Amino acid sequence: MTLLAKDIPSTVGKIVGEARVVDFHTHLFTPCHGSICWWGIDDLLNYHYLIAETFRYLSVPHEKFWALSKPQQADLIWKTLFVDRTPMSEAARGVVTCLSRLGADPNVRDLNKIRAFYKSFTLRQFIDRIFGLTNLEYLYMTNDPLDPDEREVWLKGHEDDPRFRKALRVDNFFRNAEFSQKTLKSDGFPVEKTLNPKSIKNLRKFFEKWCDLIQPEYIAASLPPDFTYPSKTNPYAKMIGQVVLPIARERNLPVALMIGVRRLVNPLLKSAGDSIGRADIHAVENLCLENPDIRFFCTMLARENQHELCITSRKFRNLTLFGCWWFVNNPSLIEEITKMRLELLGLSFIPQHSDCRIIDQLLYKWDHSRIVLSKVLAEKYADLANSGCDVTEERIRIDVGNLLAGNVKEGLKR
Ligand code: HDL
Ligand code: ZN
Repeated sequence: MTLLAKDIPSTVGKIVGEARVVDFHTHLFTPCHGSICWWGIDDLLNYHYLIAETFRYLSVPHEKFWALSKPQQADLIWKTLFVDRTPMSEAARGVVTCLSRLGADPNVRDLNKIRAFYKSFTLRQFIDRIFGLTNLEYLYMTNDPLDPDEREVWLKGHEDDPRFRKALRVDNFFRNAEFSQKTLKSDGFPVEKTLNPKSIKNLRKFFEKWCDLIQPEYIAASLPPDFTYPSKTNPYAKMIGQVVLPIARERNLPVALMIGVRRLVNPLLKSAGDSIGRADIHAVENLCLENPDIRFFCTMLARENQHELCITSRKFRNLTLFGCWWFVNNPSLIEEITKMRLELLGLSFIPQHSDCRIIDQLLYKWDHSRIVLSKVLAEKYADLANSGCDVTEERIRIDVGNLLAGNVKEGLKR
């Protein structure tokens, strides 16, 4: 039944609010990962976005903060951003949303009251509760065979949970170079940083071994803004072109490229020290043009790249855009980018991924994104109705189902 214009916003809001979600990219782990499966208020407050914001108000040397225990850091972050000041930023407001949605009071001054609240959950109960509250069908992890903590879990034996699907991450080879080369050597795949032909062969064998072990549904890499392709000298181009693409082709695996991050611009901030740069869209064009049989997913970090990335996705049907990543994952930019994508790509993109590092964050990252997506879609359906299109609840339900889950499932189908 065709909707009246006045009923479109509430109908869209209801459907988006209730839709099942498949989360294309997160840093979450199953309980068997132990210390790197983060949840609860102390992990939530120690999110690197909040650490970076807290440092803006601290005059103590950075190392004094890093010398504190995690609960002490959380107490300082809570006081700095939530008690002494208004939690205005998106990441700070996110903590307020999480606590409210869980039924805890986000206005308390004493963090111990919130710690006591969390004590009523076991981790497994908490995960079940979060999946229920967010209506999440399943998510993709970031599985990194060159992360010292994570690889041990896989080598000891991973306890699978069908809600936590796998994606193989390859760029730690460059980011964690010393550990990576040591590990590759001890695993029997010695690799020189120069990525000479023997090294390329060993690196490929190493990642193939991990594909056998973890059975990922796609391969992912974050790449710096100076990533160019093709290139005889760019090390990332050699990794993508001579290691990732052959594996992807041989195993029919999609490739997800996350481009524009400059790592550790301020090392004093540790994991909060990464920053941003404008990427070269020609690298994505060349990859898609030269590899029409490979399914590429791409997201870029710089706002300045978003429009040309949309145009590139119009040129190459093997390129699907996903999410509003990291520094553009804020309501004002999610709205701008999602409007642009709907206008240029119709419904053939994945509007959001959460990028969560702490399980609680699924609550706020999806709540906040659903609100923006509802606003933008309601506007677009109203424009359509004004042009004479019959906008029905059924049509909206199908569209939203694809945007929040169907496009991920379709794009990763093998
Ligand atoms: O490289 C990535 O996957 C990024 O998402 C980083 O993990 C970043 O630190 C992050 O958490 N962004 O939200
Ligand atoms: Zn990420």
